[in-house]
Amino acid sequence: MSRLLTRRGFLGGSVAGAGTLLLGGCDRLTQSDSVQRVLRMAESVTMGTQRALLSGGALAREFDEADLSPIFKSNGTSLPEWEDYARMMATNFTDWRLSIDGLVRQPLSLSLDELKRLPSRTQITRHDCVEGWSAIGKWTGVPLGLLLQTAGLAANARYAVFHCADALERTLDGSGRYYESLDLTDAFHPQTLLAYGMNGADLPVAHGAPLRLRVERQLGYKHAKYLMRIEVVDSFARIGLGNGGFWEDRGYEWYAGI
Ligand SMILES: Nc1nc2c(c(=O)[nH]1)N[C@H]1C(S)=C(S)[C@@H](COP(=O)(O)O)O[C@H]1N2
Ligand SMILES: [Mo]
Repeated sequence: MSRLLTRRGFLGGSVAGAGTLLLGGCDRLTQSDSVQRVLRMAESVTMGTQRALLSGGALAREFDEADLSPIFKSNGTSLPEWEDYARMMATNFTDWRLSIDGLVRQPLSLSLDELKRLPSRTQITRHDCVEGWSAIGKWTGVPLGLLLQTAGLAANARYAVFHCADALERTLDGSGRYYESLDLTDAFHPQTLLAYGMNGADLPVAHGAPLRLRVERQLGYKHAKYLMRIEVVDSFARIGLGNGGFWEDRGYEWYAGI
């Protein structure tokens, strides 16, 4: 019982903290709106979320400006072929929206401008690709945990699945669409971002414009580019070929810890 109370106390604190962040990032929210949202968030917090918050674990190393790589390779897709993507690119992604849906209380649909007005984090980290190259870059974006808290996770939520705009090949599941997934521990890690900025500028198309995932304690293929949709699920068995990601469906590890 006392453990439960402690957990509730801890969560109360961090959820209220997120509410304050939201208030700071969007002055159109009235005090009572944000109180309502915080109450709703606290109500929907699950055991999984609690564990994620309590055992979020170590931070990936962060570097200085002087360490930035002069060249940061683009890998995998560098320009999605999908015609809808071409159309959105032509209008500077003003028509693009990110949806957050699935096992959430209140699905979200956010434009790039709306994302840019939310509280952000900037971090300089090293990207490690399984193919054997690394590069240090500076990333700016919205902490994923903040958005998931705002959407409100359902009691059975376990994973966030990231659906992308690009297809790499069409041989195995008929679509070849890139996707990835994280458990809630990594989704709520403070360095897990939905990044719209790279090295102080807008995220370039070659690196996943308008929005990509940064999940700094895992290998490069987990960092889904060209995000369109985040789907909260209890299992990824029925998505793609059922292994939690495009490369996982082709034999790579689902947990790609560095
Ligand atoms: N949508 C999408 N995301 C992706 C890929 C991809 O081909 N498509 N490639 C992955 C791999 S293997 C790596 S190493 C990084 C490369 O990111 P970069 O192009 O910014 O270097 O993106 C990852 N995310
Ligand atoms: Mo990679």
